[in-house]
Amino acid sequence: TRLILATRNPGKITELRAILAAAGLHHDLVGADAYPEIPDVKETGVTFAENALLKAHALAQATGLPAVADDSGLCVDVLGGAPGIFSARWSGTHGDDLANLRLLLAQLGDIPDEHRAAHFACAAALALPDGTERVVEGRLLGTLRHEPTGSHGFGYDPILQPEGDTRTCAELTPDEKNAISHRGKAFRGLVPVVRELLG
Ligand code: ITT
Ligand code: NA
Repeated sequence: TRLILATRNPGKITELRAILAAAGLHHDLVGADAYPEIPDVKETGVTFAENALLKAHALAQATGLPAVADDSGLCVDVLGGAPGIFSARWSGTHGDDLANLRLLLAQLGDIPDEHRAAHFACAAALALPDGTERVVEGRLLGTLRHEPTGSHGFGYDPILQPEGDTRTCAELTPDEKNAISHRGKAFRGLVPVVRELLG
């Protein structure tokens, strides 16, 4: 069966292909870029789960195929959970990872390590053309560094140091990150649901 990955973020697509393959999902996975004529849905939800469902339903309705979507972000305790659902456009330019990261570091200034707790959050949604929907969430807890380190991954990976590690997410190998990440947890939780509904 074909399964649409309802995202245009290349960092997410790379991770999702690896996570879903490692979980033994053998569907034909196609990114949203295979459907350039379908416009991006407005992310009007106020939670990761709402936005993930909006994206998944939009692609499932437009293609007539099952779709999975990811909505994710970085939640900083001392900022009351921001940037949260606004993580991809925190600097004002959607998808400018470097500008987003730099603005966040500037906002945190020299706040000490013990007040730099943060987590990545991911909502993984499945939508079928008949309107059936499921969502599973995952988190990765950690601390924010004062300077970016490492070159793997995407987004805020160079500044998030997972609990129990001395490296940032951008210093982990892709397999190491997927094993502990918010996205890995959410999508590994969604795989049995995909199997149950799609076979
Ligand atoms: P799609 O809507 O097409 O999926 P997007 O990048 O706009 O792509 P989101 O609205 O879910 O997706 O925003 C996700 C942002 O959160 C992403 O741009 C990063 O800034 C951040 N983020 C999410 N997961 C991350 C991860 O694993 N590592 C680092 N940053 C992450
Ligand atoms: Na979003």
